Amino acid sequence: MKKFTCVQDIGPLDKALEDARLIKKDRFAFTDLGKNKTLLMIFFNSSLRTRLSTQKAAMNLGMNVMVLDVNQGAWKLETERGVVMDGDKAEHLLEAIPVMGSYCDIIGVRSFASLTDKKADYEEKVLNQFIKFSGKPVFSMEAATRHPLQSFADLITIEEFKTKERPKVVLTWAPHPRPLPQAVANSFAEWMNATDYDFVITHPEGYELDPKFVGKAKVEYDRDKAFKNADFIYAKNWSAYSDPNYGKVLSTDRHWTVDTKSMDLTDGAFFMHCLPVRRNMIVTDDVLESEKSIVIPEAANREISAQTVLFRFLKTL
Ligand code: AN0
Ligand code: CP
Repeated sequence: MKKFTCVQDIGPLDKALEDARLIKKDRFAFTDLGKNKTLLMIFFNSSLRTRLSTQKAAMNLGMNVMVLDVNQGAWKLETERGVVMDGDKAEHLLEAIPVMGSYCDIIGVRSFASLTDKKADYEEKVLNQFIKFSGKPVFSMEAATRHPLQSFADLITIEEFKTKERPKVVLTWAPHPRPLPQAVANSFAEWMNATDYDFVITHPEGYELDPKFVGKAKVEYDRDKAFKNADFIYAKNWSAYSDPNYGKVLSTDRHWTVDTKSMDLTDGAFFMHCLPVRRNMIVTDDVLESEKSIVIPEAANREISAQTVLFRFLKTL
């Protein structure tokens, strides 16, 4: 594996899940694999889970780890070529990337969508520059349009908790006061579409995702109908994708907050969210604290998804 940015990069999902199970059984079984190998994690945005779980995963494999928060202590980076750099940005990505690549063996990048330039976001301009110019294997720690380490952890979690061969999984939009990227929702849809689950997406009008990610999913605008017979409810907010509203908050309608009443429509579904989650906006305290909430094991599986990806990279270095 040379990069990990989307579901296709991991190959057949049954094999990926097999590797994940192997690692979960004994996460310290491969401590020699990463000896004298260095992971560099680069964050353009905040993180709790991705930072900690990926560092832990690398340490489990015996790797050395360096973390750079670009906005805290590093030079501010220009990303556009051709710009006269007379502003506040002291360094260009085109030098910074190969320099960073020279200090490490594998690079993880977190770079969220701008939500102002749809074309640049959906071309994955920043992530692709790392792939092109670093000379090292690159993985996404949430880029503009996808969050594959999250989706892989979500898949592992569903496989662990499902009681039917082909569960009904529902991705539901939920309200949030600030505009968020579509990355988690896009990515979750992409991974669910690669399974044979019964996969449904529900959201208010105006929140349609890029058809490329919706794929073969059923889109149901009536949330109550969507929740019927569901085995997993996966809540997430995203801002509008469609023009002219790209990146905008169109609604904060708390009818869409996941509460006990809506969960009662399901077939005793598990509740999932990638976290961080805003209580009583996205989901009520009751649902989040209920026995059916699996957000903590889901977050714990981030260590497993990250370790599986690093394991695959290390084997091909
Ligand atoms: C980010 C998002 O929605 O993409 C990260 C989620 C893992 N969430 C926030 O910024 C709150
Ligand atoms: N779910 C997730 O990626 O969390 P962080 O933003 O805290 O890394």
